[in-house]
Amino acid sequence: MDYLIATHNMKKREELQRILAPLGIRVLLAEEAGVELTDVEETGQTFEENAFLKAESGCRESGMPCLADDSGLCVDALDGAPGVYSARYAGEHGNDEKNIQVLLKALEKVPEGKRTARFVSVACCVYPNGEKIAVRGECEGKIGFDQKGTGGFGYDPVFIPEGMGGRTMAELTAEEKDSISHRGKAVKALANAIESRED
Ligand code: ITT
Repeated sequence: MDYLIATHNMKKREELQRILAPLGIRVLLAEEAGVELTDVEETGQTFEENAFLKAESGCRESGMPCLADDSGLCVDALDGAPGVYSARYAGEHGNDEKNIQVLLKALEKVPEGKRTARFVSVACCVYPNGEKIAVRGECEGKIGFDQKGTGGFGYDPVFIPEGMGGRTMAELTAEEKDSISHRGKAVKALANAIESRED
């Protein structure tokens, strides 16, 4: 079945497609599905609320089942920030380099043992008949002192996931990232939920 994906983030779309394609689920961007979607303001206080805002709007406007992911980085020493504001932490939506600079500055005086953090992804699906599914995936790790690696996107060059030999997320292969990432976990759970619904 074809699903619409309500995102403007091409890297995110690439990851979702990479994980869902082997499971027989094809995701289409609005332009690929021939529909025009209104930009959704992410006014929610939680990842769940924002994921549903995006998917509900996409489903309503297209008449297709619509997927969305809302995700971010939660840093313990910053009381969970940047959290739902991860994409716009430096003030300008989606400027990864500036966001990383602001994060490293905020953690300048925080020692290695206190730099724990997690990536969170809530992946959801909304159907034209009103059915809704949402699942959450998390990936534990810590924030490094400088950027390493060129893979992935967002905060990947400064996020060191647990159990990967001290490499940053940006130093992992795409397969390695998908196998441990917040999005990998959430999207696989979403695919299972979609499959059991279709049975
Ligand atoms: P859409 O809302 O259009 O899907 P977005 O990038 O604005 O795209 P979010 O509002 O969910 O998406 O914000 C996600 C931000 O969290 C993203 O811009 C990154 O800064 C960060 N992030 C999420 N997943 C990440 C990942 O796998 N690696 C690195 N950073 C990630």
